[in-house]
Amino acid sequence: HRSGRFAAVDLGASSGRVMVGEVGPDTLRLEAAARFPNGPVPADDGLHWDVDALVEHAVAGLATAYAAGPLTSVGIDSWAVDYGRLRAGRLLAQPFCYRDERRNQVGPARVAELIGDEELYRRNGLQHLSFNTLYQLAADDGLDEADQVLLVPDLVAAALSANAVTERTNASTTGLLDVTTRDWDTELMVRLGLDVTLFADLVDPGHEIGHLIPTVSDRVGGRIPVVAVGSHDTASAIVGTPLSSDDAAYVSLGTWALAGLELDQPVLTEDARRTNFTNEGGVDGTVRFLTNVMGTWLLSETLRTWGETDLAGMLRAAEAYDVPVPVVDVQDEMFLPPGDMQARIGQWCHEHGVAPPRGRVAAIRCIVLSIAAAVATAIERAASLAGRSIGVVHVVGGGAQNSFLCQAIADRSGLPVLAGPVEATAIGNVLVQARAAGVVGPTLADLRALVARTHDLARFAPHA
Ligand code: LRH
Repeated sequence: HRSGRFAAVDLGASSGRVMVGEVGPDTLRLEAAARFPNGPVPADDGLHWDVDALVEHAVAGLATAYAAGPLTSVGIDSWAVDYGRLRAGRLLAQPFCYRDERRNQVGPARVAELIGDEELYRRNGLQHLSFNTLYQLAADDGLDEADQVLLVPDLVAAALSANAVTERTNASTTGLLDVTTRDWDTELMVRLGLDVTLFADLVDPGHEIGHLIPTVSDRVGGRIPVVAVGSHDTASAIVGTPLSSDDAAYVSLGTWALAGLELDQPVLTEDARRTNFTNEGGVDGTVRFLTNVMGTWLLSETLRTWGETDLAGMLRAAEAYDVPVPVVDVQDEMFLPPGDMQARIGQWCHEHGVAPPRGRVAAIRCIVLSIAAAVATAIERAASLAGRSIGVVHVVGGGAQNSFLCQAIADRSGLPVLAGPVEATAIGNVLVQARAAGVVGPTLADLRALVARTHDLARFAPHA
């Protein structure tokens, strides 16, 4: 194939989109076919996602995309770790959301009784996040009814194609994948009391999962293939990041700020474990050595609480409002569940004996500078743990539009920031499909060179 039109279904924790990428050897053009909201839905037994609604939005978006021109294939990515329980191919309940406070207390405690943190890190290489899939499974009292568990993008792929697989990059966020062999760690599953037959076969990005089932293809307009991509959104984002040398760090800046390095081999030292660095599986066997920093979630939750919709206006005001504000530790678990972040910042400041920011504009300024400080620390630590020196920081994702935050990251880290593309995740998604179709590639460097040729990046120099 010389070119193609590839659809990316990209599901984020606060919004989803269906993007169409036109890809040729020297072209990469992206257009949105549909955008739709997403978010945790509270219920009696905790926070859930509405995956049925996401599937419906995806199919409607694909139909819109196909109406503008035939699609070559479709790939699906979403946030990591969350899963649905199925029986005989049917979803038993809507998946839980990883921000469910109650479950996040139960799971880690149950796992800790069965396996120590040091051994767990040697086996799966993951930072401790109280919501990693294995902890959620340990807190799940509904597994007996299920004969399968599928991660969110695999659930959507199964709804579209009737084929159930587990895509490997996202599987690496479950905590049940062996960090060295990248196969299911069945011994760990058994020790945790998990039925190994619950987990579907692993496939790699580029694998053809199946074709749209008739009820879906009738609506979309064609019986196109569903192709596995880096189905963990962060895996796709880093494919779409124009990294061009070993001294480049990245921040995939959305709900989370995922800050770190791409490596060939995991770093499994005690220092890496204690500082909460993760070794997630990337496309083509790469390792994403990074830590999760609380990202634009703090801003979106704050604005949601206030009933304020003008984020850009608030950011402009906060950037101009040059008064001293405290830098709070955004990594504190108190900021994880939904709620009033301004009040929690006040509480944090009270507990740490510092003066809280006064008023809304100062609160936004405090959040931006605090995120930047945590990101800069993460990059510095990643470099030292991996034995690298850093010369540039790439910021991709929605947060690349937040110039106040990008400048603050440059200032705090003392490194130049290259911001963009905003749609790195959808770009990484379509590029892996385009490579599978023989349009581009074969290396990640080839894909990134195409991103660099077709996208302008904004540069932020650190202030002295
Ligand atoms: C970002 C992300 C991140 C995970 C979190 C649950 O959307 O996938 O990489 O840690 O969601």
